[in-house]
Amino acid sequence: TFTYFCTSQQVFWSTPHQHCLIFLPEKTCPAGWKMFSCTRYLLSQASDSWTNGREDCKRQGADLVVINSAEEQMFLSTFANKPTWIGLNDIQTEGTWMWVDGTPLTLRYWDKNQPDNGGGSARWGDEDCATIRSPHNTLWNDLSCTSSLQWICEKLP
Ligand SMILES: [Ca+2]
Ligand SMILES: [Ca+2]
Ligand SMILES: [Ca+2]
Repeated sequence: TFTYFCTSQQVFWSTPHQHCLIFLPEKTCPAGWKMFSCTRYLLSQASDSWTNGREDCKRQGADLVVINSAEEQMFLSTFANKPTWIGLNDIQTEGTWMWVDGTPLTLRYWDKNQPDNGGGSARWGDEDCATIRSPHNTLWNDLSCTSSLQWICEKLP
């Protein structure tokens, strides 16, 4: 049987018809997966480069998370509590940010003065991969793709 958790509208996703989040019972959820709406997310235990994080998602039939709504941004910023890879990069063309599923970047939650591609400092190098949560808040930052961070996989139904 399903377990229903009612949550306040301010904190979690709601639709006009349904103000409850539906979580799958533990036994049908792979370890570490949480239900949010109809999408499953996994926050990695390990830290690694953006590319290795993405490979790990793909091995599980998922991909790095694509943030499609304000609700998803809000949910994920509570789900991850430090800088964490998301499925957004400008590897192909500097300054042109692309989601891993090819969705153009329309909804943006960049932190102040980001993305800065490392600000031209040799210390940081090029910054072509995006994180949710900057060191300061829940907004996004760009970092060098070889930085070692946790990542969030999103598995669509
Ligand atoms: Ca999504
Ligand atoms: Ca860049
Ligand atoms: Ca940056």
